[in-house]
Amino acid sequence: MEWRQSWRPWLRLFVMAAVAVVITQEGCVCGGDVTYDGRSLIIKGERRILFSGSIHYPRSTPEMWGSLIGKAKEGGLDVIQTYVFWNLHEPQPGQYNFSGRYDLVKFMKEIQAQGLYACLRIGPFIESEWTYGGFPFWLHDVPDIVYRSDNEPFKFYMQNFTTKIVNMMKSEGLYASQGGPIILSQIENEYQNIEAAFHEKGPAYVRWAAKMAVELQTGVPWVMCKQTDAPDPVINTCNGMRCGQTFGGPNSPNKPSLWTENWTSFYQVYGGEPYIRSAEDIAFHVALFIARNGSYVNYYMYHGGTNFGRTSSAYVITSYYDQAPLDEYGLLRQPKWGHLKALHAAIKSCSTTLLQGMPTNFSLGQLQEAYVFREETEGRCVAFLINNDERNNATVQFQNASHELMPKSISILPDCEKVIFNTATVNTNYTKRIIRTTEIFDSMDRWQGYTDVIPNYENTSLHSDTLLEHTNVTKDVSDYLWYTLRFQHNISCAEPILVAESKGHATHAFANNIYIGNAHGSHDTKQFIMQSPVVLSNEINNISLLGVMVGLPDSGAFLERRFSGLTRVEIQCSKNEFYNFTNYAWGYQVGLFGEKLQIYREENIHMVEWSKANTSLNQPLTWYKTFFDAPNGNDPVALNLSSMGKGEAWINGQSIGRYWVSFLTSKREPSQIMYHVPRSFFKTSENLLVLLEEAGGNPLHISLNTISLSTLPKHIHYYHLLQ
Ligand SMILES: *[C@@H]1O[C@H](CO)[C@@H](O)[C@H](O)[C@H]1NC(C)=O
Ligand SMILES: *[C@@H]1O[C@H](CO)[C@@H](O)[C@H](O)[C@H]1NC(C)=O
Ligand SMILES: *[C@@H]1O[C@H](CO)[C@@H](O)[C@H](O)[C@H]1NC(C)=O
Ligand SMILES: *[C@@H]1O[C@H](CO)[C@@H](O)[C@H](O)[C@H]1NC(C)=O
Ligand SMILES: *[C@@H]1O[C@H](CO)[C@@H](O)[C@H](O)[C@H]1NC(C)=O
Ligand SMILES: *[C@@H]1O[C@H](CO)[C@@H](O)[C@H](O)[C@H]1NC(C)=O
Ligand SMILES: *[C@@H]1O[C@H](CO)[C@@H](O)[C@H](O)[C@H]1NC(C)=O
Ligand SMILES: *[C@@H]1O[C@H](CO)[C@@H](O)[C@H](O)[C@H]1NC(C)=O
Ligand SMILES: *[C@@H]1O[C@H](CO)[C@@H](O)[C@H](O)[C@H]1NC(C)=O
Ligand SMILES: *[C@@H]1O[C@H](CO)[C@@H](O)[C@H](O)[C@H]1NC(C)=O
Ligand SMILES: *[C@@H]1O[C@H](CO)[C@@H](O)[C@H](O)[C@H]1NC(C)=O
Ligand SMILES: CC(=O)N[C@H]1CO[C@H](CO)[C@@H](O)[C@@H]1O
Repeated sequence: MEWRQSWRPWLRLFVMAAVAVVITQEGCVCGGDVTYDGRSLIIKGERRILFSGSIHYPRSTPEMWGSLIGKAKEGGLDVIQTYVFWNLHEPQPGQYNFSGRYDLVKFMKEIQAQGLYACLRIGPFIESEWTYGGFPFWLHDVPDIVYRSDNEPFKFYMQNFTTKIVNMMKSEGLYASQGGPIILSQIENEYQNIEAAFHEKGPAYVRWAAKMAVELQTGVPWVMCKQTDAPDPVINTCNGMRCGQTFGGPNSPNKPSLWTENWTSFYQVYGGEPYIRSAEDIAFHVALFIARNGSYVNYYMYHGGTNFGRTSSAYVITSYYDQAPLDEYGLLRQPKWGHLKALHAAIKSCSTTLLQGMPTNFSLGQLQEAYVFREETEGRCVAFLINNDERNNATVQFQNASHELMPKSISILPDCEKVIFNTATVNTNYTKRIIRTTEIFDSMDRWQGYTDVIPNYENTSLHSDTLLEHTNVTKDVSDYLWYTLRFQHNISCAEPILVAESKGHATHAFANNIYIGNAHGSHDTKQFIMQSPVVLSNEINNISLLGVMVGLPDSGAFLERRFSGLTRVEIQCSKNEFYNFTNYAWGYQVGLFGEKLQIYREENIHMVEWSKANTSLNQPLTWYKTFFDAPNGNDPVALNLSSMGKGEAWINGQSIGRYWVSFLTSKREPSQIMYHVPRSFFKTSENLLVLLEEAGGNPLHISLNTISLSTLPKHIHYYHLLQ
């Protein structure tokens, strides 16, 4: 089952609306310093309008965090929001890792050091285009487990991890109730989308999750997004395209309306185009939410970053939300960053009136409307004048003055008289990304190649008389699973065709050690059939099929029961004559030989015999290695892999992610050719670059590049540069 909600929004908007509220005991939900009423979160006794942005700590490096958070602050954000990534932190039950990129405490402390707040979305199911939605794969083998349901084994591990994180935050004094930065926490994630699949165990699980979270006593509010039955005092929020129409409102009179996730954009998958949303359009929707009583807006993502290693979910590219206000490298994406900064400043300049004033709204014309906040006692007034006409200017009368409104725009008047910001008028510098090639690896002499071993049935130790589910065999220690068989050719077969059907994600086929082809599915259609001509010998024939996963699924119910890999294998001789190998004596091998030896690490490269690269060019399953010096300076660095096919790349033993250049978009272009290498992955000299190429690819055209920005005058609109 694939769920539409796996689409990721660009903006995730929490809008707190209407209903005046006093929460439980004497007006306080949560004790400590953070409460809320119907209008907004209340921090240290004050209502606040808060701008928030998602930055996920493992999608960048600790060396980048300070600068990213600093640029978010300068861009007018108050809050940094992150998920917590369970499968990074607990790779084996009870064995934890919070070091390096996984240092959540350090990330929280960096947020605090820069004077910002944090929203911690613990999940621990997070989706997030992250492999397995954040679940450690070992959960799959817990007996009788059903994920995200009223199921004792699942609840045990979920509670165990959630408690671990909350205790860790508490022991470091990181909750606002302790003087720390965390003002909000989230338990579960968009659960209602799948709740019905669990029948009565769904609502029971929701009640349990809320109770479990609240009992952890963080002193700050919990939210459950998309959960109309969120139990008190957890705040239920709405996600969707048209929450204004579809949300039934809060599930209790003493909770505010929260609007989360305006689904406006998508993450990018292999074969997909980047989704480009203009600064003007984002500003329009944010201003509209604020005009409609909103007080908390989260940008998903503010900085997307990089899906290093094998962390992206099925078919999701390695670069994550490069179109965000801070691009993949952490550079300002202009004019988006600057336009939103100006919007935040405009709204902050009148936030007291927005939060204390009486909201009203009225029509100014057929497609024009005004939202006004007025403080009766002070006489202060703020107005949002909206023109919903997509094409034409409109002249409207407001408070005895005439205003010309740009098409599809919102004008902000902090005193109801003077326009200080218009969402359609971009008053910030534009930037262009400058890519400088510092080195091309075009000399054959510097490359060495090693072609991996193609195992036969005789080489395998795991045997079965059926096709096994891919991940249940690999346990996700590798993307790769070999399926091998042997047979004696005994029927007449002039032009035999190997037919292999798979439920995902890609297959390479070898017959008698000769490569005969590959096929793959896509994010939307994972199932595919490979049909390749094959040459059979009259002796024993060895067929070796390499099943490849490109990330585990991250959404939908019953993730623990998904089936990936081969489902049917035949060799067709004629319509009526064929070999049916679906239920046959299969031998399995998990992973590639070079992977097992970790030959991408410098200390292990000698474990296989490398040869001059020219002998391995265009050989399938070939490893390439070379050494190089780091580019001078501090500009971010990327490898241009446009001449490669599909595989994975490592610098000094650290994986910079999967690449899949040969999967073209409908415009016949690769989805991603530039692969970010964080500066901290480099030594000054003798850096080891290792590539694993599955089929083809030419390392001689790889280049090393630095990325920087050049500023363009603001009055020229370079629409073609928005990318
Ligand atoms: C904003 O809040 C006011 C007062 O509670 C309410 O009358 C109005 O309908 C709200 N506006 C919207 C767009 O919900
Ligand atoms: C979590 O489970 C581990 C064993 O896997 C146990 O050692 C630990 O005490 C548990 N922690 C909590 C908070 O339940
Ligand atoms: C913990 O994760 C880091 C990556 O940030 C990795 O380098 C390190 O080896 C891991 N530690 C252990 C003990 O697995
Ligand atoms: C006020 O705003 C709400 C929400 O957008 C809308 O339903 C209502 O029609 C508006 N009222 C007027 C008088 O325009
Ligand atoms: C608009 O003009 C009318 C008539 O001149 C006056 O009574 C009213 O106070 C004015 N309103 C504002 C908001 O200035
Ligand atoms: C629309 O209004 C803006 C702002 O007043 C003005 O600059 C622009 O020239 C107008 N455009 C047209 C077509 O009238
Ligand atoms: C825009 O660019 C100009 C020239 O590079 C610079 O002087 C100016 O400070 C920039 N303005 C903003 C708002 O960044
Ligand atoms: C695989 O088995 C074949 C046939 O028994 C043998 O020749 C070959 O050396 C084996 N390969 C490996 C890597 O063990
Ligand atoms: C996974 O493999 C084990 C044995 O290795 C088997 O008992 C179990 O049924 C398999 N599960 C799935 C979902 O295929
Ligand atoms: C022909 O070979 C296939 C595959 O090895 C085998 O299943 C089948 O029994 C053989 N048929 C005969 C007539 O030997
Ligand atoms: C081969 O066997 C499988 C499993 O029994 C079956 O589903 C499939 O239809 C068979 N293929 C053909 C061509 O009969
Ligand atoms: C309520 C609201 O603003 N919804 C918007 C979400 O984003 C889409 C796409 O930009 C708009 O069409 C909706 O109006």
